[in-house]
Amino acid sequence: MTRLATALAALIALPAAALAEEARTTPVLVLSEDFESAPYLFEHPNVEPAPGEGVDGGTAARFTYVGYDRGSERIVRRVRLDERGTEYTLNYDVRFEEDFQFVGGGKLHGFGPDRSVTGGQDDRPDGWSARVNFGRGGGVRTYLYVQDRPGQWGVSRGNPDFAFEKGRYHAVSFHVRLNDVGEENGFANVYVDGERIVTHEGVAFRGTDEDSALISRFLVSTFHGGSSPEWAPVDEDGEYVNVHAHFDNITVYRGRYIRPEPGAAPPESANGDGPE
Ligand SMILES: [Ca+2]
Repeated sequence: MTRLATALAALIALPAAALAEEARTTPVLVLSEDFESAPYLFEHPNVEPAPGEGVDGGTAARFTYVGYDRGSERIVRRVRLDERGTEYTLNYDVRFEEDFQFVGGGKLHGFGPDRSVTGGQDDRPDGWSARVNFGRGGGVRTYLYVQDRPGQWGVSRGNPDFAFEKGRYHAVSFHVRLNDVGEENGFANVYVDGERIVTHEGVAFRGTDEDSALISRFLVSTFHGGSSPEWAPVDEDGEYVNVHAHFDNITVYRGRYIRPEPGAAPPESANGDGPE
């Protein structure tokens, strides 16, 4: 056979399903922030660059959680992905400082559509959100606003056997796939340092196939609470205090990419055809 004929024969021999699966799962970088140089993807008064505090001695972002009577001040921003779709993975490295208090828990970053539903808002077919929560004692949970949720607040799954350690970086990966409309087959799974910690399946994020309901925003979202004083970090006299965490190496991949450890370089395939 000629070289062309051999190549064609090899292509035909590959099952179409295998090709489709490969195309669907090859991760593509769509957003990246390593805080090494301004301007940054987002700005907030409680976030500042911290040279030398990054995973490998580079620059990280220092987040200051300011205790107040609703937990801690909301550090919330919505960052466009410049594309939209049904399946993405958010990765970030986080180090909760020794002064950090988990108290009763709070929010960590995630994903949303054009108009997220958060904070006990009424549900809408094109509205939802998917975030990670830190829990009492450093636990980790999902926190999802979904269709037809049973109460005012989001639904959540956790893992009683895991806790973040303060004073060291952890790699968090949050892999989210939307449901098919009319079905409860979406998921939001949390990985820490490459290990799956929380599996949250059977989710109906969206109730419409409109583009506005697709994943299109990286939600910067971290604060304590809850919305009452018992969620706030306090000192031994009960006065509100500030506590801190560092974040570095925020990336969003289309598809599935689980970071195995803080600062890990992505695989070759993940560098393929991302935006220049
Ligand atoms: Ca960095």
